[in-house]
Amino acid sequence: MSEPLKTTDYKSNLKPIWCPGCGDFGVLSAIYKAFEELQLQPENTAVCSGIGCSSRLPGYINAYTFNGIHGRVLPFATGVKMSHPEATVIAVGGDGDGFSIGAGHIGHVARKNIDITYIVMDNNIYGLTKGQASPTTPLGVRTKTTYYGNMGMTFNPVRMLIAYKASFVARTFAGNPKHVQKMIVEAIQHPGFSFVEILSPCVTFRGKEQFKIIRDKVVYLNETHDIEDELKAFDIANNEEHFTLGVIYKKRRPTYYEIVMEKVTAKAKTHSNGTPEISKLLDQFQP
Ligand SMILES: Cc1ncc(C[n+]2csc(CCOP(=O)(O)OP(=O)(O)O)c2C)c(N)n1
Ligand code: SF4
Repeated sequence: MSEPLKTTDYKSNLKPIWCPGCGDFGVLSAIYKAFEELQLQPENTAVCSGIGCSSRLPGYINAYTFNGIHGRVLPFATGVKMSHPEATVIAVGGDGDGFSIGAGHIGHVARKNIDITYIVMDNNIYGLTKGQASPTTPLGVRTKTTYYGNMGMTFNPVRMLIAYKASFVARTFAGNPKHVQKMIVEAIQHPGFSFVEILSPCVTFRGKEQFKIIRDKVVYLNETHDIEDELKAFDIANNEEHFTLGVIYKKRRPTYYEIVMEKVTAKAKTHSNGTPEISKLLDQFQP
């Protein structure tokens, strides 16, 4: 029997070039530990991203990794999962990548319940391009693009994901990597689309005091929380006085792949190993 994999087995040869103190370090360290806990096999794991500081993360992981086009991580990850349903597929990125240019994709991945985990390192700013406002920049905050203070209402990712019928929605904080690890493990284990918002401060363009500001507003869900109660989940998301951390909503429903297999391939003759016979599948499309 082979030796269990250790966190070091999941590290690539690249060294992170994030600014010292960036929240994304805590996220990366939690991902290594989550992979070790789950004993993910690098050859059966894909970690994909768009463009941004946070989107550099796949480069630091020993697995199949892809650093793609700004805002397009979800279509790419969907393609990987549909062509390799047996693989663990993880999409990562920032709030700019996911909620600005890439926002149109989230609803479709959520409603189809594609079995991937989407981790957003939310720092409320565009870090890589040096400090422009993002959809999650708080109201009134001055940035490079909001000289008089941000005038647009602040986006609430957890509320949006619940509304989009994501089957797993969690929030956590890079300042507590153990909790990040727990959320990532649960998200990967969930069959279906799982979304994890990680509050991950940008110390350079939002200030290092962000860690304290967030820590002072954090509350943790306990085991009395009914994770299948959608209205309660909305209540939690709507409470913007606090950052409530934990699995806020979770419900098992068929994944896209399960539905496809049931509706389409179940009709076709299968081989003795359970895989569909392609010629029978193609016959279905003959007039
Ligand atoms: C099509 C396209 N538009 C814009 C950009 C410029 N761009 C690169 S990263 C980025 C935003 C990064 O912010 P975020 O996704 O929040 O990640 P962070 O750097 O904060 O981790 C932008 C606008 C780009 N690379 N490609
Ligand atoms: S600019 Fe911000 S998000 Fe980017 S590496 Fe530096 S601290 Fe992190």
